[in-house]
Amino acid sequence: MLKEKIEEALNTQIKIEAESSQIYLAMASWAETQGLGGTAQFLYRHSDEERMHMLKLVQYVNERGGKALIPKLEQPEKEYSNLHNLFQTLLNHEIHVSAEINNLVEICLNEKDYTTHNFMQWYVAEQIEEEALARTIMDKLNMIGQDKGGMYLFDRDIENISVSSSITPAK
Ligand code: OFO
Repeated sequence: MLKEKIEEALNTQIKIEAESSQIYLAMASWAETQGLGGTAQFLYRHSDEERMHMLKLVQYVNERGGKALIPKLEQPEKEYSNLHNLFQTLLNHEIHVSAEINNLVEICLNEKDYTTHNFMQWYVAEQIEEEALARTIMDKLNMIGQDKGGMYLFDRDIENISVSSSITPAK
């Protein structure tokens, strides 16, 4: 049985993952309307991954005798001035998510819930990869600057990149 404090913290994390999925979905849709098809595919996939992060938590809470709460969400930002602005927002968001996950891990330790602590380790590892990927993307965009040819190649190449393929991009 989950302690109340843990259940509450996990439900907060469910909301954060749902928000992430929604934010990336809005980003994907914006990119699609800008003719950035590769970026849109990357973001649609990222949105699905975040939904999977949320589902994993929903099922964990319910399996441990708690009650997962499916949250109401705000409408995410729908306009971005450019790709730099979009990916900087994504990076900042992931840094925020990492802080929230660390906070949840700390609550698990304080409450001596080692099972949930163990479950959360997957999220800790995932955040390291997601932040690293977002930083690599920002480095590439900073290198490209406003170069149109570079932007074209960026959009083409990002289509096949996902968190799990960030070390070796998929063919
Ligand atoms: Fe990108 O965040 Fe989920 O965990």
